[in-house]
Amino acid sequence: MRKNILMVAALIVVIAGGIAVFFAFGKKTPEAPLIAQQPNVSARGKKITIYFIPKNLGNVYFEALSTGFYDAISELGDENFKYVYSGPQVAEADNQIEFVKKAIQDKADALFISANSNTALNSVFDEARAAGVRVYIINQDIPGSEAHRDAAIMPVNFDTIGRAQMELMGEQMGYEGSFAILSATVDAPDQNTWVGLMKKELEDNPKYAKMELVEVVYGDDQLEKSAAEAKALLSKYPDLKGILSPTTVGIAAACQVVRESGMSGKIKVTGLGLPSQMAEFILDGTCEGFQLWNPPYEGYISVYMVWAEKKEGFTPVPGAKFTTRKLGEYTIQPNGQILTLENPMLYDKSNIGKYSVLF
Ligand code: RAM
Repeated sequence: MRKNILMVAALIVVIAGGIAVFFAFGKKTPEAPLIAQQPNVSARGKKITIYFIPKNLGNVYFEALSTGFYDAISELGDENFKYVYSGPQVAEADNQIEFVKKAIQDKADALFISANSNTALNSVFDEARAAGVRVYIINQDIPGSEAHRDAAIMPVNFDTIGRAQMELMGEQMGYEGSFAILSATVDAPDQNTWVGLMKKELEDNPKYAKMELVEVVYGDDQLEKSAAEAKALLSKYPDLKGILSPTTVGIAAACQVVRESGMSGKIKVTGLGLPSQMAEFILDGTCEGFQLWNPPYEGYISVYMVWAEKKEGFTPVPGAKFTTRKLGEYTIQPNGQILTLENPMLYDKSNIGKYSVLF
């Protein structure tokens, strides 16, 4: 009996000791620093807030451009940025106004926008700039309204596009016959600049004397409307030898229509395309070659420019320079533009595999 009592007493002591030890450590643990505190850069100041408003959502071209923003942001530290990619469903300037206003309300540091008009956004741009938001036009400029933006990030020097695109169309058509242009929206600042330059090249260069531009039609950067316009061209002009589409949406739609009509190789389709969307048409011969630049580079450069302003005293005035980690130094040109590249690149069977996985 006495032995039993002693055993129970010993057990109580062991259990009580265990509970005491448990509470002792249990109490201590939350107070003990687990790891040294990491310095939190964003806690020292506001995050750098960047908005990118594309012409419209649903166009993978702009999603490709947006990946460049993410790339630079992750190099410079995600915790230092707030990045917002949002815009209208249809490519109209009026529909972009509310997104500019959101950037103002959000006290954005910089707003990048592919404007759907050369003039319609001027007053909201003025409002944004008066509120301290930098306004950058991206992927194009707003000719005639340059005073309403801080600078423009250009994919290439636009002066090169008219000549380069006409030469591509001419070469593929054997410098002979009729062709049509399938553009984006009637007001598109970029396409209107290029189409103007193409027309001038067609008129001025004797090389193209036997080529005739029959019509310029507009697919609004919507796939279905672009395809309908391409179909209409085929039935309206039975002798058509070429479609030149300086929009990634239009060129892919035109290729689809030409292929479905059994006209691959007979009607030449070229213009500006996105390699990932165009690979199938290059491989099956519907398109011999098209041009573009590197859309992600534009977003990448943009982030570094804002970073330079926030951290290194850069201001976006002509002559000002900033440096990027992967692409080197950029300088704002006298006209307020920053050229990502000088000339467009040619994409064809020789390199489509390499680029179609990138953008
Ligand atoms: C479309 C858009 C864009 C243009 C490209 C080539 O995706 O219209 O603005 O740069 O095509």
